[in-house]
Amino acid sequence: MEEIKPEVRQRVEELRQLLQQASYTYYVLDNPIMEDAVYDQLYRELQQLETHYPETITADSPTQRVGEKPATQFPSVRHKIPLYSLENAFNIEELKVWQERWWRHAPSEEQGKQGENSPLTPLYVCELKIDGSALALSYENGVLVRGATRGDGITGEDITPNVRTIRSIPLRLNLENPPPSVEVRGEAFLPLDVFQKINQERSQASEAPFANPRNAAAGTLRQLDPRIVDRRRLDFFAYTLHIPGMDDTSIARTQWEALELLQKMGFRVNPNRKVCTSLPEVAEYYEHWDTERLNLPYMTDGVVVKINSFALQEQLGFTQKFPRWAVALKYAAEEAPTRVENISVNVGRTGALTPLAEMRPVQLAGTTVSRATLHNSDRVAQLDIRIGDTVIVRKAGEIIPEVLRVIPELRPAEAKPFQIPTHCPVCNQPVVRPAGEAVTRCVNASCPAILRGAIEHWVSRDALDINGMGEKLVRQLVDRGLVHSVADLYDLTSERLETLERMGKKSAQKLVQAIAQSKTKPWSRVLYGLGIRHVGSVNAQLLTEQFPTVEKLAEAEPDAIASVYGIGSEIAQSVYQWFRIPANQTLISRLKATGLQLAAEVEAHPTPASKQSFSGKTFVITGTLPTLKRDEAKVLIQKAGGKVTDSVSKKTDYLVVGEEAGSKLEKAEALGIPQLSEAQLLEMLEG
Ligand code: 1X8
Repeated sequence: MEEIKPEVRQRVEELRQLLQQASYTYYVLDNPIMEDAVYDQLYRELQQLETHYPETITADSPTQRVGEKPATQFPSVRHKIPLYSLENAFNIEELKVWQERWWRHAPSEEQGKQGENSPLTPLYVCELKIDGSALALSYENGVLVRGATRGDGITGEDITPNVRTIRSIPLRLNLENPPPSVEVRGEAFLPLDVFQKINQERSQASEAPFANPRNAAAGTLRQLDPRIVDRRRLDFFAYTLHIPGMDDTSIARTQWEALELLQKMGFRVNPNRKVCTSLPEVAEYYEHWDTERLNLPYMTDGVVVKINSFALQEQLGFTQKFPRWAVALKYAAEEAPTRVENISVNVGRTGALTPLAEMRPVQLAGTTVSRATLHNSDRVAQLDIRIGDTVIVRKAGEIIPEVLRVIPELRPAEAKPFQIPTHCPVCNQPVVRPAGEAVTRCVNASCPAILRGAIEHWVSRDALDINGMGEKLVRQLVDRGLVHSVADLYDLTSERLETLERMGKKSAQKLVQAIAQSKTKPWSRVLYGLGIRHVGSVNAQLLTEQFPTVEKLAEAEPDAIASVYGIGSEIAQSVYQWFRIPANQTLISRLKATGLQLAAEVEAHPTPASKQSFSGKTFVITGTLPTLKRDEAKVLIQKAGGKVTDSVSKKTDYLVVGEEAGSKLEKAEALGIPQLSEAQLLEMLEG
């Protein structure tokens, strides 16, 4: 075995410290000290050294954040110290009741000091209550050895590989002489923008969105594949520190000191904390953050008030369920009563029938809410909601409004129960509800609602991105029988489009051009555009990286599909089944014939030479084209059998000219090479 030189060991350690410091300033302090490119370079250097000298790899190396192997399940762990939940208070009156209760439990000499005018200094610490998922982190000799969920407070799940992906959780504590054992608790959460993106992705993949950031964080932490957790960008605020013997030493004697120490150790600690010496001060903090919290990039649902002194905390102890020395002062969720005027049924592109409550408009969380999803017939039955009922609707942050409950006392005599229809409200064919499923579906493959949904999805921005195909136009195309599948879009001519309402010659031509342009979109977008269940744009990307042609994907067995990182067996089954349906196979052949990209590389499925009108011709592109990107034009020419080169010579057959063309145009003119505008090029391609 090769002896490792001390210089190597030293460099490895140096790189780790640099990277750790950079990551800390970036993720914890939001104040980067290093350019991304520099970070990447140092990271690669460390990676290379570690590959060369695997003995140097340690668990706390910055390269060891994201594990490669998905877990099969998470072992359960018993917490050394239970994770209590907090007693709730919903207003200052209830907070007073809490304060009086702990006064009664305080030793008599303390009670004397606890009047509002003679407090211990300072009495309370106020912190924001983060709407996430609690974690307990164990460090041994300064190194993270375990991360566990709260579970029932006594036992949780060991999710260490997932916890390691959270960049604001240090893998090694920033302490000179770390105690042998440290436990840190805090809240893992999803920033609101990430939360919204995940829900967008889920709805693209026909999956139910997470109701709130808390569920999304909890769901993410229980993902078996740490690579997926890594992509979700969880964050973490630390709020509790346990070091055995801490209370007897001067490490930290108060919650405030503990928070400062946590910050020194390298954790992210919420900056919006405050020491308060009296309840009115707590009330002020609570009211201030009730409105101010709407400007935070994460969700908070209240304030946690804790007694600052650890000595007093210890004297007060716990009830059966809660610490006596802390309370969660919650904000009321934004709820309002309104009346259900109708219950309608929407048919989505998967055929799912979704009941919608149409309500008298009501102001909630800054927006007007007039519709709320009722999810499915089980939910309708559970709520026992009827047309005419007065209901409580809730909307928190960016979340889809939902009906929380019905107020039965306000039900009018004429209130009408609702049944999910037995026939599709759009095509009138019988619907089905598979045993064990909550969702009722229209299974008529030619249901106009499903077709409309499929086309809207196909043209959407993350799919084939066809501009100018709005909802109304799609409806007309389907209703007039001009389009029976997405493949029919490619047979539309501007003459035929001109027969539609509000469609002039110009816009018809533009639309045909936009449709033609979609043929340059990559295979991953085409796959996403097909709208296969569970295949959102991220999964489509993962799949096309592993299956570079549609043939390879269509032939793949479920196991082979599931072996792609990030693709589970449910997704794999869904893809496998999709390709077994004859109508889908026909669709794929038709899409292939139109010249859409069903392979990662152009070369992977050349159009037969007989169809290649540009065969043997050489093109040069110059300047900015009005609609096509240069790469898109290049792909179109190559797909038609042509060659695209960078410089003009005698061998050049055509020069495609856009705005601000330079020396290439001069040279082409000198050589007498024919010029084409983008429109002429597209015309030639069509012909
Ligand atoms: C739960 C939470 C606490 C804090 C913030 N967010 C939470 N969700 C905090 O103390 N800053 S404490 C807590 C608990 O003890 N259950």
